[in-house]
Amino acid sequence: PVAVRLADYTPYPFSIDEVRLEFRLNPAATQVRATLKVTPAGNGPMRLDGEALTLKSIRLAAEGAALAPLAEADYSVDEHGLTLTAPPSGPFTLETTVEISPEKNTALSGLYMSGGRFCTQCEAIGFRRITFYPDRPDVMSSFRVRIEAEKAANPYLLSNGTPGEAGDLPDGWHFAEWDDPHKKPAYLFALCAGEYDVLRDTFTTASGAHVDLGIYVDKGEAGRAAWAMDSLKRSMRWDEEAYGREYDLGVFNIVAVRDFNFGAMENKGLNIFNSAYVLADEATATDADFEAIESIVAHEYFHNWTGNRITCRDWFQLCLKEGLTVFRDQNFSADMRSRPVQRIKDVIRLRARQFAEDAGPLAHSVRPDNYAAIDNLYTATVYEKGSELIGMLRRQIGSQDFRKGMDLYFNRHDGQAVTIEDFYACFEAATGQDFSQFRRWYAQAGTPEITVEENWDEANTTLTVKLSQFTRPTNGQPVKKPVPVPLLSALLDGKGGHVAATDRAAEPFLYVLDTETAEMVFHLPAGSGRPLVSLNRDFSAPVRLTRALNRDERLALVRAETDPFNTWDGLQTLIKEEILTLADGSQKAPDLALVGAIGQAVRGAMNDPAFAALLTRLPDVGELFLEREPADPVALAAARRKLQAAIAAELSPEITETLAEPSPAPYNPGAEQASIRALRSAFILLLGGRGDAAETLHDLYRNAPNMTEQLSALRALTLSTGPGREEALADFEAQWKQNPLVMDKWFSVQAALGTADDVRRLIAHPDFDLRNPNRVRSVVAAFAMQNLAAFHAPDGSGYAAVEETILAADKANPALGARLITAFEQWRLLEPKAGAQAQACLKRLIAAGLSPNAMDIAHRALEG
Ligand code: BAL
Ligand code: ZN
Repeated sequence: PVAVRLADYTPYPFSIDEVRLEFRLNPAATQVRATLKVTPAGNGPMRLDGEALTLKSIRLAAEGAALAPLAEADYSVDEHGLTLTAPPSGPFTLETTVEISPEKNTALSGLYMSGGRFCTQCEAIGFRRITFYPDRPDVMSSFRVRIEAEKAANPYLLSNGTPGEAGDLPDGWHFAEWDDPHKKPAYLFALCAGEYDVLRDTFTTASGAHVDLGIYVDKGEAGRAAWAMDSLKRSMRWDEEAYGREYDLGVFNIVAVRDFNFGAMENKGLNIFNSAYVLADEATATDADFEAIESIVAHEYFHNWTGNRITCRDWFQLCLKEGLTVFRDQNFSADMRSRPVQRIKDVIRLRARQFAEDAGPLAHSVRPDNYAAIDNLYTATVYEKGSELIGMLRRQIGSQDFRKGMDLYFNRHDGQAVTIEDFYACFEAATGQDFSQFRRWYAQAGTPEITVEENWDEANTTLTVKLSQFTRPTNGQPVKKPVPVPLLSALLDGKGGHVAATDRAAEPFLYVLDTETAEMVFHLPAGSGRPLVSLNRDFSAPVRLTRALNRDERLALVRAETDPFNTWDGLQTLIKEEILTLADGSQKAPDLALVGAIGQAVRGAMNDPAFAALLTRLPDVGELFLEREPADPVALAAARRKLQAAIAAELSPEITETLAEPSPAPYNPGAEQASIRALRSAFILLLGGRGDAAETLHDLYRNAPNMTEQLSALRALTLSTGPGREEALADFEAQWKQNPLVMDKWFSVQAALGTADDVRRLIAHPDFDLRNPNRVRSVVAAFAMQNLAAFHAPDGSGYAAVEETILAADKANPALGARLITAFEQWRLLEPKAGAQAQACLKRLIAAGLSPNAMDIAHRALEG
C-alpha cells in the first residue's frame, strides 16, 4: 500500500514557535509534558502525530489566558495521533502530558532503554512515540528541555543545545535543563540519561569560539573513545577548511549506545552513536573499524550544516541531506587517507549494495515520489547513489563553482526545510547553467548502461568511439530518458602516457554523454598508431560500462592505464569474467595468463600496499549476480575460491616475504600503517584459500599483535576446514566473551563463512540476543548478505535456518526486520531451485504476519 506521495505535499497549517519538554524519567512509566506555543496559519483542525502514548492530561490557553483542561468534545485521540477539532484562530498554548514505557520499547524508535540507560532515536518518525507533535521535518522550532530522574542511576542528564540550570530534587532525584536556540525539526531531538564514563576535550573554531566536547561511553571504556574524539576534531577543522562551516554551539556531545538501529544519528549537539562506531583500540578493533569510526563521526558532524541547519522539507528529499553528507564524508576520508583507494572502496560499496538494489524489485529513484514506510527509504540508493550525483555535479561544474553554489545554499537556506529543486537553484544561480536534465538522475531508478564501440580508421588516423546509453525499465518506470553521463576520459599511448589528438591536448578530458547515442571522434596526427581509450576514469559516472574487448585487449588497456581506479577496475572486469567462466564450467582451471597479470600488478604496487591489497580482491558473489542470469551462488562461490587459490599460489613468494616481516609497531590507526596492514590482511586471506597453510595461519593467529591481524587470521582459518578452525574459534571466544563488540565479529565471521548448521548453532548460542541489532545483524545479515552460497542453497536450508529469527526480530523491531528481508531482493536472478525456495520463504514470512515495514519490503520483493 502506498501511504504517502510527494505530489500530495502541503505545508503544515500551524507554526510551532516554541517547545518546552519536561521529562520525569522512569524505565516503566516516563511522564512527558509538552508545551507548544502555536500560531495558526488559517482555520481548521490541528493534527498532531502520536503513537503508543497514553494521554494523561490536555490543556489549552488562548493568548493571554491561563491553561485550562480541554473539553472532550474539542479533541480526539486515535492510534496515530491527536486532533484538536476547533483550535483557536489566534496564537495559543497547548500542553499535553503523556505516559510512555521506555523499557517496553523494543522497536528502538522513540525513548527506550539500552544497557539500563535512557536514549532516543527520533529519525524519521520516532518523536511521535515520545509526545504528540507535528512529526514532520518542515515543522522547525526551538526546544527547551527539562529532565528529571533518579540521581543515583542517572548522574548524567543530556539533551540538545547547551546546558542550563541543574540541581537536586527531593527523594534522591535531580534535574537538568537544556536549551537549543537553533530551530530544528523533531527528528533531531535527543535525550540520554544514565551513568557513563566521559572522555572530554575542547575545540576552538576558526573564529575563536570555544566548544566543549564530550564522548559518553560505558563505564571503563573512555580510553577506547580517543580515536572517535580525534576524528571529531579533524572533522570540525575540515568542514571549516573545505566548506567554511563552523560549529555553532558551545557544546558538542556524543553518546555511545549498544542497541541502535542506525550506525549513528546526527541530533543537534547530541549525536547518538552505535557503540560499534565509537569504541576502538588496537586490541579490539580492526583498521576497518577505525576507518568506519572516522567516516561516521565525520558524517554525523557534517550533518550539522547539511541536514540540521538546513533540513528536508519532507522525507522524499532525504537524499538532500544524506547524499550530500555521504559525499562530504567520502571526501573527508579521501583527504585523511588515499584518494584513489577511498574511491575504489566507495565504488565497491556502491556496486555491491546500490547496483544490486537498482537492478531488483526494490529499485527506487534517489528522490522517490511515493513510499509506504519511511524507515525503508534509508537505502543505498538514497545514500550512495545520492552521493554520486553530487560528485557528478561537482565534476561537471568544477570545484570552484561547486563551492560557490554550496556557499549560496548555506546562505540562502539557513534555518529552512528545503527541496532538491531549492538546492539546484543555488547551482543554477552560481553557474548560470540549467540542471533540469541533470535532475532526471533524481527521478529515474536503475543504473544506466553505457555501450562503447570503437572504430579505428588507419588511413585517416581517426578513432571513433560510439557511445550509447540505456536504462532498463524498473518497477513502475517502464521508459527512461537519457541522463547526462560525465565520462572522464583520456587517450593512452600504452607506455604510461597520454596521446594528443589534433584538436585536443594530451591530457584527460571530461566528455558528457547526454543523448541516447553520440560519437567521440579523435583525429590523430598522420602516422600515429591507434591509441587506447580510457573511459569513466575515477568512476566519474555511476554507470555500467560495456566494451566488447577480449582478454588480451583488456590486459593491454590495464597495462596502459594512467588512472588508478581504472587499473583496478580493468582487472576486476577480467576477474569477474574469469569467475563466471569457471562457474559455468566452460573452463576448468584459472587462466594462468590472467593470474600472472594480477600477480604482476600486485608486485608493481607493493609501494602502495593498500592499493596492492585491493588488486588482490575478488568480487563478492552478490556482485556477480548482476553479470549473468540465472545466478548459481554455489557454483560462483566455488569458482571464486579456485581463482583465489591460484592467485595465492602466484603470489606465494610475496606472501611469505611480507608476512615474515613484523606488523608495524607501535600501533597507529592512521593511513600509513593501516595501508601496510591492509596488504598483510589480504595476504593472510589468500593463504586461507590455499588449504595447505593451516600451520602458518595458526602462528599468525597466535602471534597477532592487533585485532586487524587476529581477525584476518581467524577468518582465514574459518575459511579452511582443517582442525585448527575449531580451536581458533574456541580460543577467540574464550579471549573475548566479555566484549560484545568483539564477539559480534566472532559471530559474524562464522555466519559469513560457515554453513546453515553453523548459523543455527549461533542463533542458539546463549549470547545471541534478539533485542540487540548489532548481534542479530552479525548473524542473520552476515549470513544472508555475505554468505550467498549457503543462504541461497537450492534445498532451502539457508532460508530455513534464519526464517524464525527474522520473524522474531521483526516482531520486536520492525526497522530491523525489514532490513533483514531485503536480503531477498535478488531472488528472481537465482537458478530455479533456489529461486522457488526463496519465493516460498517470502510467502511463508508474509503469511506468518510481518510488521508494516517488513510487509512493505516482502511484498515489493515478491511482486516487484
Ligand atoms: N540520519 C540518519 C543517520 C545518518 O544518516 O546519519
Ligand atoms: Zn546521514
